Amino acid sequence: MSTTVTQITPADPLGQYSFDKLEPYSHPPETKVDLPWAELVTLNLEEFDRPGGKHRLAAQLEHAVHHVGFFYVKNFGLTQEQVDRQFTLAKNFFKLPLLEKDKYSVDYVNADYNGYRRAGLRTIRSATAAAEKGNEGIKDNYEMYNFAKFTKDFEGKYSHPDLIRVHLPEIETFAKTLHSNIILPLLRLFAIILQLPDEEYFARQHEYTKRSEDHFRYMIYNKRTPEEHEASSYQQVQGHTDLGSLTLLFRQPVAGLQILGEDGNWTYVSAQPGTITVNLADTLSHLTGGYLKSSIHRVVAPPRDQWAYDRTGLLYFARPHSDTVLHPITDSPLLERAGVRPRFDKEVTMAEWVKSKQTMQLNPDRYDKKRKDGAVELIGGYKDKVYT
Ligand SMILES: O=C(O)CCC(=O)C(=O)O
Ligand SMILES: [Fe+2]
Repeated sequence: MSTTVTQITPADPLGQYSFDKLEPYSHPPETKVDLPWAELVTLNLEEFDRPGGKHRLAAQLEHAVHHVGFFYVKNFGLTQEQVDRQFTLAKNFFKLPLLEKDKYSVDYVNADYNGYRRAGLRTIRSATAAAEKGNEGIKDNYEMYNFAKFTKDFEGKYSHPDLIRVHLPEIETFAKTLHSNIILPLLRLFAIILQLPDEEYFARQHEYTKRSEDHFRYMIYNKRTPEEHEASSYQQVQGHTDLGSLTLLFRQPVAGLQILGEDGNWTYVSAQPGTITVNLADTLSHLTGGYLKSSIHRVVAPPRDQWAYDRTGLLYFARPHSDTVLHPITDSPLLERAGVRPRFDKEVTMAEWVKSKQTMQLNPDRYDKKRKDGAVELIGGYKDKVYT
């Protein structure tokens, strides 16, 4: 009688991807240049479960969510070591050969953002060079690797290089912790601010196990030469709003992220130790008729003393369930007083909204050609704007 032996290949037979074998990420030194920094509030999330804590935090956030759209959180239940391990994976992933990374490519045509997004999709033209005939502009210099939610909807849908595959359980725990420790508590604070009868209103639209297009991202802005900075007019990512509900940006010291203030000035977000930067995005605006502010932000070239460094980022993008209809909430006394209006001229679901804006983001040159005064219609009469 013959026996069948199933050969199980260990994911990492030589332990070649264990952390002690990977080149560790180390945080570049902060700039010494005196930049105009944004003044943002910092929420201590440890307060949340203390008596009266939620209401104190909500009061602290009230102004920021309506006027600024950006703030910091601290004490979110992850150690610096856990965070740095993700930076190390990001750094080592982007060092893989382009051909290897491209095997895990995002689906540009179908606007599926999960996987690897190569550099160079968008053409940046400098203000002066644009006028010169035949000028080709310069391509963007950032790469991304997006992880879908770790739920049954996406099980087996995406493969990963071995480097990532062997660390997937840790990445999964990391992403889920961001969702439970930061996203859900913040959504409860927004419900309190809007005086909703149901404090779980937004949280219920963001259950981890339900289908939605949240993703956790590794990102890198590859360093540029002085000539490249000049050719790109010191731009990296043009001013935009994010499409989901909340974006989390891990602290990384290479300066470049800027916010457009109500006074029309751009200020830099600084790298506060132990914090994550949070920004509100389009969907919270859609659900509140514009009351919650989807913040306009951009990334510019770092100051000169940081030109020698790549800018590595960890980001988490939260989004409501794909079947959520994006019309404004009707039972908020505060929103009623503010007289909010729908943002679309027809019923639009989250899935439709994601598809329309992601198609634009993955095919930027095509849409940039159609823009008038920075705006282009996406869906239901809604115009997306970019800012320089
Ligand atoms: O890299 C950053 O600091 C921000 C990136 C960003 O705005 C985005 O990916 O939407
Ligand atoms: Fe953004």
